[in-house]
Amino acid sequence: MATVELYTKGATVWIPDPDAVWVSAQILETYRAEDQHLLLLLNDGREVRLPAAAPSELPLLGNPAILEGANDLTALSFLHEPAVLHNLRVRFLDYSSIYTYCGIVLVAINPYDQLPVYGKEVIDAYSGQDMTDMEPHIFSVAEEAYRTMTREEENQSIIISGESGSGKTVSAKFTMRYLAVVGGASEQTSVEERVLASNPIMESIGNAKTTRNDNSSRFGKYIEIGFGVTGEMLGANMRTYLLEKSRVVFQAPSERNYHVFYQLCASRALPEMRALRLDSAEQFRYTNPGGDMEIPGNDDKADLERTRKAFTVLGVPPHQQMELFTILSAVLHLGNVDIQASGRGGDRSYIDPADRSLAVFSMLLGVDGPQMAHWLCHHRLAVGGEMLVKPMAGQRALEARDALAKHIYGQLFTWTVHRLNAALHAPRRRPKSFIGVLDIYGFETFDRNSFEQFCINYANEKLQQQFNRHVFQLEQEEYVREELAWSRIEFSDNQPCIDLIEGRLGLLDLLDEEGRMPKGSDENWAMKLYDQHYCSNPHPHFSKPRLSNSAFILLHFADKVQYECGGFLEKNRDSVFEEPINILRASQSEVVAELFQQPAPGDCEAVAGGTSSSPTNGSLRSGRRSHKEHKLTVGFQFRQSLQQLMGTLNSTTPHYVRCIKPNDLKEPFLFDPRRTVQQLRACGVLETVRISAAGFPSRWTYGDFFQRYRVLLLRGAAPPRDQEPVQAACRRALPRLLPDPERYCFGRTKVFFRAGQVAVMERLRAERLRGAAVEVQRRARGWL
Ligand code: AD9
Ligand code: MG
Repeated sequence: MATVELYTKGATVWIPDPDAVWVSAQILETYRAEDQHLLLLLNDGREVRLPAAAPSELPLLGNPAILEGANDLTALSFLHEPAVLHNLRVRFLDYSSIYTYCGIVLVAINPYDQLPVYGKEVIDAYSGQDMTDMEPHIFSVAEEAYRTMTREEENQSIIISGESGSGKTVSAKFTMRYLAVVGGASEQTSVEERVLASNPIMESIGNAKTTRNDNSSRFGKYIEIGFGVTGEMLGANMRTYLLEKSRVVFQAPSERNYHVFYQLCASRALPEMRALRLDSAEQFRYTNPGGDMEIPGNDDKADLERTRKAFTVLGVPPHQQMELFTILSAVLHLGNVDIQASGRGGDRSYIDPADRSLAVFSMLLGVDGPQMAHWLCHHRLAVGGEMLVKPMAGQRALEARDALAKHIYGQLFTWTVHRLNAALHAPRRRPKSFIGVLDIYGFETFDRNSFEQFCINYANEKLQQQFNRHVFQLEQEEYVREELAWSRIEFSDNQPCIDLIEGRLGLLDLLDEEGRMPKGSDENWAMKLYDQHYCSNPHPHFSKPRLSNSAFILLHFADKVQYECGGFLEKNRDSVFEEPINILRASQSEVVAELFQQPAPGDCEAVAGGTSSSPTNGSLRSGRRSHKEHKLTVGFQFRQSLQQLMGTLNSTTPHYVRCIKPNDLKEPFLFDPRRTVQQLRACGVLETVRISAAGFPSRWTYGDFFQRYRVLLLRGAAPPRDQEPVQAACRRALPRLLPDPERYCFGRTKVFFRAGQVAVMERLRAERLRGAAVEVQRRARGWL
């Protein structure tokens, strides 16, 4: 807590500002309690008078100059939002330093520029070095994880988060590249090459152009890289989370479908691709809604080459690659199948038997065309114990067609992950330990938030809790190690919000329950939510918007988010009609038949260890799978996979990377303070700062402290006590310098300070030096 005596003439303070978020100002007139004001000089030359009614309303103080540009934010004496923002900006703009530590977190600001800091020589420079000796860098985090793993034979994880376009995937790839170099033999062995080759494949089928990022990952990924006793890389295994399947059938303006579709269309003239009957991407309903088929600076045809090479490196033979491309092409043709409304009042639908797209789709997948056409327009229904075949209305049939396309793509994605995991598996030697790299979407809030944002933000609540608890625990451990008498730190645990989502009668529970009701609806679910968490037993993290009966507001750790209930039920069920699936299951194509032997996994999966595949009995079932088979809902599976992820993370030593997108224009080295602060709040960096600030954030070894504040600790010019141990001198002098014993604490090897106390020490030091200088001058002039 800053104290009034620091508000002296010439000190800097931070004033809130609508554009810059915070601007600095200098105190022109000292704070005087009776005047109740401060006179400040702003950077632009304006003078402002601030009422300062109570000490708690005083503006935040600027940090002493010695801390400017510090490479660890928690080293700042005043730990608050403007100080954090200022420090990051100075490092980013003045020194092109995109990396800064915040305690155990590495903050990485996307430069949108190619920096010469990722070459082999930089990897060599970081290899074997202690984190504290090096400038902050993603390699430093990777090295720390690698060294801790080899030294302690303990699993590690590197948790990378941040909003879309902030640089998570780039950071994950640099981490993997670093580990491949340091964990590789002197000659490049195939293991590292294979692990790295998984990236272009996953990006082809899981990344797409969005308005925020030309190469946006539309799934979360946790890849565990296994190492042997001497730290050599042996293999890897990945799990994926929540693939955005809706993109397969629709894209917003200026967005694209998954890259692989455009790669295939661009390569359609290759002799081996002719059989796929592809056309340009403009011609397909599933690739053209965004309107922009190309990404500037991107060559889709060359990218397919890269994808194919990567598959080959991973041991997927060309004929199997072709099978995948065939299924992907079939998805595009399926989208072009024309389904017409027919019958009286349009209660039926119809596909022209001569529909070319249907014919190509059926040919590519080796299934019977007329049968497929029939089951795209009809479905089975159990009525009074009897099975009826009912026609579907046009719109319903279109939705069912799209659901089938999404389902095929989802299965193909899962199949590919399994296939890559099999290729990355270390068959001969069991890894001794692993480093897991988590590249997962950060907290999201849009104008309209739906089920996807809900799941993503739920994941972020869980990750934030893991993070808070870990940071808190580390602080506690340091205090215990240093034998500090004072050891209680308050921190906000977000368990209540997590309980609200995943607990009994929580949001997911009620959503599943509503989904099981024959007449379940999004509206009913909303009513149940209001009933349970708003009216009867108001939950502090839940509220209802005043003007809506179909939305709810959650108070997340990062922000308040309003979710629209429309679509939740269906997205949670993720149902697809069983009949077309059965046709595909009987396909002549080996891969197609294999794809559909697995139960539909929903659009989220934890596929580690290949546990999610089990053969179904293949018999014809009717109706929507979700009703009849109690298929696990997406929410349920997501909750499970998050639980598993948390279990894994908690059994590792975590390292955190928070990526920040400094502007929305993708401009090199442009720093938008508003956007940056928003993300610092959302990614928990400011919470870390708060946890630090709640305890004793500043700590110095006795030696360093003595070095800096020698003039204060030793009275007189050359006291005889100069020879006494450094620690004793500190212990003796501090009570005189800082009268409040609450403000500092003596540890075994370090002295700890409350926030702001370094600034006090600096001021005292400056005064003492000034006093000494005046004295020297006076002496020189012979006044004494
Ligand atoms: V998303 O949630 O998957 O939409 P990411 O993964 O956070 O997102 P990504 O890593 O794809 O973002 O980075 C976006 C773009 O920023 C990259 O394509 C690069 O052009 C740019 N970028 C990110 N990090 C760096 C970097 N360290 N150096 C240079 C970078 N450019
Ligand atoms: Mg990404």
